[in-house]
Amino acid sequence: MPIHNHDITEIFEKVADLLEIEGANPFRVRAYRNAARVVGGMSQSLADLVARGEDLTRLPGVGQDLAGKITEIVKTGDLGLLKELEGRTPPALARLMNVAGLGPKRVHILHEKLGVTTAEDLKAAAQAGKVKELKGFGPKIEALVLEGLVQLAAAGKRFKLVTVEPVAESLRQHLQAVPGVDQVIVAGSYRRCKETVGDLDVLVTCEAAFRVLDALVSYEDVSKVLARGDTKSSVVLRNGLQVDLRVVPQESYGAALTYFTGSKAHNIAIRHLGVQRGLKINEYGVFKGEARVAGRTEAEVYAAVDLPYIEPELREDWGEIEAAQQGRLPRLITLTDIRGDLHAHTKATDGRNTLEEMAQAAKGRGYEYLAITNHSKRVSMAHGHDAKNLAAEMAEIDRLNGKLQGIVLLKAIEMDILEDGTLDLPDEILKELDLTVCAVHYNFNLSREAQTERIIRAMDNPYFNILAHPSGRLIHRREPYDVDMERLMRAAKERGCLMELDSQPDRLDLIDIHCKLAKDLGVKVSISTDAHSTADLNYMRWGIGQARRGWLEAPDVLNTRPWPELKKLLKRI
Ligand code: DGT
Ligand code: CA
Ligand code: CA
Repeated sequence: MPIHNHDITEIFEKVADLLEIEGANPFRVRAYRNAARVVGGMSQSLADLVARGEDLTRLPGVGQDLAGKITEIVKTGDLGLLKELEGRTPPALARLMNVAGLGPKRVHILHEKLGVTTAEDLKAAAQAGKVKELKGFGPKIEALVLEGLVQLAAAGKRFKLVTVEPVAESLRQHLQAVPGVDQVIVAGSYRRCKETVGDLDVLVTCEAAFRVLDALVSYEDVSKVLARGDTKSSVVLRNGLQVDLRVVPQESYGAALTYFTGSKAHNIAIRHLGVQRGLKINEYGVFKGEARVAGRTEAEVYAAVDLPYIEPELREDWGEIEAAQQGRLPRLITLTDIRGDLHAHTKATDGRNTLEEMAQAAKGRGYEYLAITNHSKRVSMAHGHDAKNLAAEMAEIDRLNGKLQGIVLLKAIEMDILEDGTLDLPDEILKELDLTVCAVHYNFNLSREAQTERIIRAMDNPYFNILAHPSGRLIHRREPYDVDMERLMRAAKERGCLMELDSQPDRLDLIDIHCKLAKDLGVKVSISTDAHSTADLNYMRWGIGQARRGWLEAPDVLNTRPWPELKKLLKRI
């Protein structure tokens, strides 16, 4: 079973969480959090390094103990310490970490002070008003917890795309290696780049279906076989993800791929167009009476109903069929359209790399510019800049730009929007910057009206350029704050402000329909990574996936432009 760096990160994070729930020594907890971060920031595969017998202690931040733990995970797929911790922590208690408002430290306090072990215990304690009395909790947290409990129960079990991707890719490679297999493709919501997927729908073309099914059920990562037929099988992987596999002959490939890519709503609309033309469309092909008239490729299927090929990310029945009929399908943005990144942090606040390291990494990606957007002072947890530190950083950027070749660092800031809608630093310094990304970090609980007003008031400041992570949500962890997104975007349009699509795989904020809303309202979007390390610059591709779901084309996106052109778009006064 191939182990990815991401698996190792997850194990270390789990260890840190469980230790913290137990109330272990904070230094020990921090050691594992650091380990997770170090692994997460590595570009080389640790499994490869272990396989080559390389000395892991030569890697930055990796000592003897950590090297041993990494080797153990790579070799066994597991960590004894984690099993031990899992053995002594009630699973229901560990799950409480996923409730909005709670982290491992608060779960520890709830357990120790109130004897809370399950979601039911927690609900009872919160309803009785006991949670708000605890030190460090208060009424806001208690309300958040109650809301979080409801949300958690409703969320069910969907998986983030970033978690699923390495698993899906390993499985794809495993099946691709089966003799006689031609194509292997993961269809369903995965292919449509949805931010979360319910299960994987894998399509394989092969004449000997049994071989593919054998290879699936005997795959090391499979924990349970749910069903096995002649051409299909369903299994559950160790992480709980279900996989539905179909083997089809080559002549049905296009029809099956269209069918299993979905969405269901899109399929129904396409089938309906077929019916109007006297055609029957199913996963085996397009049929006129008994005769198969199309189905080998997806393009054939679409052509049968007089449509051009429609990109998977658009297949939601959100108007793509009408657009296809009228010849106005968008030419979706791709990663290669991106010329720079407009949201990145350095060591100066809560990032992990220096200005120069970030600049070189951006240049290595072929970028023309990188905006340095460290936090402002209100975000004290991240050691946000005051005017003095910002001025020093600007001077440092000027100095670096003097010697950097082929990349320019833009002077910027991630400005906190204060509760009253003013900005965290004075205009005198903001006017010296190339741009600002402005964001809400506190006071998430305002009413919809008040939150919307607050942000619009911030946009009134002529140095406000880009609204960063506009909804504040974290997938599966934090609900968006309540805000009227359409009003915000109209206000942005009037003032010459712009919207960010934050590409961090936990954020993907804007959501897809809001990307489309921005496009429809004519508000340009900045697709940025919010990088906290050089490795995070890779997040761009998640943002691109989300942007494509939101119909964005290169001209809709700010950072597809060269800097001089971009600069004009930022100019408000
Ligand atoms: P998910 O897994 O919840 O993230 O979403 P999908 O879209 O992957 O849905 P899933 O796995 O239930 O089904 C995969 C595809 O199969 C779906 O996108 C369209 C197709 N499909 C499933 N059930 C039906 C159906 O009843 N009618 C039609 N036309 N297509 C279906
Ligand atoms: Ca699926
Ligand atoms: Ca499925």
